[in-house]
Amino acid sequence: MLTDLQRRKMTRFFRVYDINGSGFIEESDYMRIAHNFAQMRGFKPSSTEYARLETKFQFVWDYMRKFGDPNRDYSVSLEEFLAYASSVMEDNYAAVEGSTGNFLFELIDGDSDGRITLDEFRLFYRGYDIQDTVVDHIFRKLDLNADSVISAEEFSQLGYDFHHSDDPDSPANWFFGPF
Ligand SMILES: [Ca+2]
Ligand SMILES: [Ca+2]
Ligand SMILES: [Ca+2]
Repeated sequence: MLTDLQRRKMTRFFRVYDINGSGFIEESDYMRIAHNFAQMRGFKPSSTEYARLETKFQFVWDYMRKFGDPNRDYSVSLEEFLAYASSVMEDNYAAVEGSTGNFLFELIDGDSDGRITLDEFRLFYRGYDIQDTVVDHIFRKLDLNADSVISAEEFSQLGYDFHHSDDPDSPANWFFGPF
């Protein structure tokens, strides 16, 4: 069972992934997010980077559909998503969300120096169409050791805590923006 706080965060997560605002998570949402990142990173449609990006988002969507779409209508409602979040995600976090987190980190870390700067973090939010105005504020919260960058360790900790923590003061609650 999700606590109230976890439910709020997972509802936020759902809204972020429903990037076309249809009220359901569908394959087209994942492809749009992949396309946004490809465009920002300058990946050409025929390139290996583009293919890898699409494959990754396709994998996550397939997984979501397999476990989060019990009525098999190729779209995941909020209700289905919250059920999925409370059951399956617990057991399979490392395989799905954890590995997606690592992939996202690489994607956002444009200069591949293993650290996310504020400018790189902006790409993350832009990829998901999260409002730009809140980025600076949230970046400071997420930079746990206040050294002006988000390290791979911080990023992975934040991703994990976003999904699992029930602490109202956890900075990770802000990972996908205001919740
Ligand atoms: Ca949608
Ligand atoms: Ca970097
Ligand atoms: Ca840091």
